[in-house]
Amino acid sequence: MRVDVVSIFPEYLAPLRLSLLGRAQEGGLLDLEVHDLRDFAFDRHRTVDDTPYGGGAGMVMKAEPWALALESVLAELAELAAQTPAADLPTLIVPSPAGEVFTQRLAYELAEEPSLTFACGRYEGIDERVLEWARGHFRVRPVSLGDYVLNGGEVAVMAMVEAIGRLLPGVVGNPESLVEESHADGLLEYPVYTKPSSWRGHDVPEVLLSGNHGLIARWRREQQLRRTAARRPELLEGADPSEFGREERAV
Ligand code: 6GU
Repeated sequence: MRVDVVSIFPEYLAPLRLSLLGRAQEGGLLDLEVHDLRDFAFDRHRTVDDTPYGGGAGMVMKAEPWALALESVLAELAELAAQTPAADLPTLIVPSPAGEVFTQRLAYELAEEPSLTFACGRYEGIDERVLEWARGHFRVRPVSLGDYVLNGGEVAVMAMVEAIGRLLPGVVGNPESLVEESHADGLLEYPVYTKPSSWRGHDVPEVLLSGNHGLIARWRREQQLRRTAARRPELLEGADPSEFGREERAV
């Protein structure tokens, strides 16, 4: 997958070169290109923001540097498409607390794309006309991490690229681990334990030492449901109750 990130703080994205995603880049599974928005601001001070029409606090990111930066990304994507014929418009993610909420489901959906472009806003946001213009060239999706406010899109992009990147084929060594984690089945994950079996007076639940895989599966499913009910009850609403008994019936 090709990932382009446009930001006024390209160094912010450096941690995406580490660890699992770093290895994915070395292995050619992920091509991450970070672009400095200021390279597309051509006045003496390389200005990327200005005061908002209609007044109000803070600054708004100017349209033209964004259009030039995104056109430069489009040109690079078009060059790549010469090798791999692209069907639809490329996807542009605009991190914003005013976007649709980023979920594991959306991560899976975006992991199917051949390329993703991320436009990191700062200040009060990007001139809305950039999004209008971009809709002619990209599938534009404003996306939020949740109901709180960050100073800019960079940290959100790190979270999203990590969540999406680890779903790319070959990035996570054992794909089984993707099946068992939180949100894979719409529930929170079950608690996990390792040696020693008794530690500072706290014991590993007996069933996990039993070697009875049917019982263990049933216990884990029950723990998932309990945890989800206690911590995230809204995840259980609208869920299919017949799903919940699956392991119980299987044994
Ligand atoms: Cl994606 N961006 C910003 N700036 N703030 C956020 C967010 C995104 N998600 C939650 N808060």
